[in-house]
Amino acid sequence: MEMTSRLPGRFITFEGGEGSGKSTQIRRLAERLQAGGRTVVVTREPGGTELAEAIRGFILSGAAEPLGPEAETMLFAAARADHVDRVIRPALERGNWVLCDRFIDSTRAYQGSDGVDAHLLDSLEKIAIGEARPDLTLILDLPVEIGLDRAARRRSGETGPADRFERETIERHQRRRDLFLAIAAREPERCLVIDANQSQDQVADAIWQAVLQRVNESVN
Ligand code: Z5A
Repeated sequence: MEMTSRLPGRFITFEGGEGSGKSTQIRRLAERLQAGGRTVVVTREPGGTELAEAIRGFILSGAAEPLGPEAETMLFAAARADHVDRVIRPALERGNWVLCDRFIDSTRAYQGSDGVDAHLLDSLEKIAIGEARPDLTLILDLPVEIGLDRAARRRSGETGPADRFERETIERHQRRRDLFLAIAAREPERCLVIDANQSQDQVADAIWQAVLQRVNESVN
């Protein structure tokens, strides 16, 4: 499998279901790396560029849903290609650390669970990311009910309603959790499952240990 070793930076992606703590933990890891003198780019998908953020708004509002899962998949891929071209690859070429909230595995789990053909997912993935493959993917895993409860609590402090994906059934969320775990089992050299059903400090410690052990550079 191709890795980003030809690019000087380090690329870590965070994956998992709703409310699994990705944003919280990305913030914490970024602070820790920055404290050690690293230049860190924190970004997210769908999004990360003006064009990709526009596509994000279109998809998460539910407006793209009537187009069907294949067309939605192509929209995610278009957003990703722009994000990789304008943000991720340039940062890796500069030698930065890139921490991304969701990436290719969200497409595999979400659009995969919507029945999109695996060959189409693979082809679009190759076109969108080229050589910008994560060095490490942390899959934050917890029971779906707990994640949805956390997401709902957080939302009660915000203005917006549940998005197009949060509204879906528990069974569909469970299928996505299973798909994330299957990806981790299939690609153990890239992926690591983190038990996200612990305190924020415990999760942050597990992630720090993973970065120390799995990313090929001293970060102390
Ligand atoms: N999607 C897709 O279908 N295909 C794709 O290719 C891509 C995405 C890239 C983007 O949503 C949606 O797009 C997503 C998949 C789909 N589906 N949904 N929904 P998003 O980016 O808006 O939302 P999200 O990725 O699901 O993130 P989230 O719900 O914001 O959760 P999070 O970032 O993982 O968690 P958090 O914000 O850090 O924490 C949630 C709350 O829990 C918050 O109040 C925290 O303070 C609290 N929290 C965090 N950690 C803990 C612990 N350890 N204990 C207790 N409470 C905690």
